[in-house]
Amino acid sequence: MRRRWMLAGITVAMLAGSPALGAGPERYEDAIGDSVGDAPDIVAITVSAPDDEPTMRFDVELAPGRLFGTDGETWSDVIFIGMAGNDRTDGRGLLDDGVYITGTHGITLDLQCDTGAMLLTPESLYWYVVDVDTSDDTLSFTLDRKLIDAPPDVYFQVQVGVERDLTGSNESEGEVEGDVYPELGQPPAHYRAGVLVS
Ligand SMILES: [Ca+2]
Repeated sequence: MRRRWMLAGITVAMLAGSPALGAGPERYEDAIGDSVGDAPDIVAITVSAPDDEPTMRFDVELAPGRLFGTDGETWSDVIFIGMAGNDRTDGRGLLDDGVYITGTHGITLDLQCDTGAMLLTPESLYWYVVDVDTSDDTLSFTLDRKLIDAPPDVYFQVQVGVERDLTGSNESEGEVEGDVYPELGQPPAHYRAGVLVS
């Protein structure tokens, strides 16, 4: 019993030393096996925004054994991350509501790992401002928080999918199916980014 109390005392001391606004990595787990067909399946998303860096990073972990890519002719994986500084629960969703959106396409993934992905804002489309990286089954996106107005509260939604029929005469006929976190029609996930030191 005495040892248990000692451990409790240590835990309290550690919590008392934590910053008021949590800026550490936050992991959001998604159901496994809920993607459509053989599309990529989101396992978890980890968001981090260090207090002393003007960056925000999304690590999107996909189910193992299903590489994010393309066959170059008939299909390609796609991923989108929608972000906003406030909770938008009007039913339209972050991916369709003109907020900040970034992502990548399996066709251009290698290029974007070398250069960076686009960031679509309500005012502009910025090219090559989001760093993209891959590690095992994780796709990572790092962006400058100032480009999204550095909000302390960030709401986000991630969609991955496979786009088919790319050999058709009109790519807009391509079909996207896959997995979304949080599910469409649900409130977006919430991350508190902490204090930005500029
Ligand atoms: Ca999933």
